[in-house]
Amino acid sequence: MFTRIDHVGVAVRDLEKAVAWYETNFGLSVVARESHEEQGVHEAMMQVAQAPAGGSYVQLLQPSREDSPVGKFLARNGEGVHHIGYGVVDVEAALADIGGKGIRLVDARPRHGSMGASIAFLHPKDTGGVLTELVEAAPRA
Ligand code: MC0
Repeated sequence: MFTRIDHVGVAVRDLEKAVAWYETNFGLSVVARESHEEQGVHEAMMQVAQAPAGGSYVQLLQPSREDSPVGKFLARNGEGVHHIGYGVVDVEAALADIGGKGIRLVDARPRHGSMGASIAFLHPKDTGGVLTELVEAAPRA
């Protein structure tokens, strides 16, 4: 069902400092910057690899408000890995398959994610404590 690891989401307090750290120390570059107000995040996608089926990224996430998912995570755990995003070919089909196994879906229907992707989250309490995101990448232009 999964085609690759699309991204690893990392919760950070200061997006600009984190971007500079990944550029300087790991040589990664920003390929997209977005804010998702409904998610309460400002983010930067740092590209790790390019591939025909879609790239792979580190997604740096700074909360735009304290009561957001990333804001609450930072208050509880501090900075660190927040979620894993797996690439899928068809996010609706993957949701139906996983939901059918009794795993709680945070999103029963896909919503808009970074870089035009269609995404949905699975509940970390049913996925071994790892917040999990399904990512159907936007069709390539
Ligand atoms: C919360 N929990 C986590 C967790 N966040 N466990 C592992 N990893 C995480 N990231 C655990 C808490 O420790 C707590 O456990 C329990 O889940 C409830 O957490 P809560 O924050 O008190 O409660 P809720 O229900 O308000 O929120 C949890 C939930 C939420 C997973 C539903 O964080 C959510 O909707 N996340 C999906 C959206 C999201 O993360 N958006 C930000 C990235 P205990 O044991 O204390 O009960 S947006 C993004 O990434 C998009 C733009 C993209 O990729 O395209």
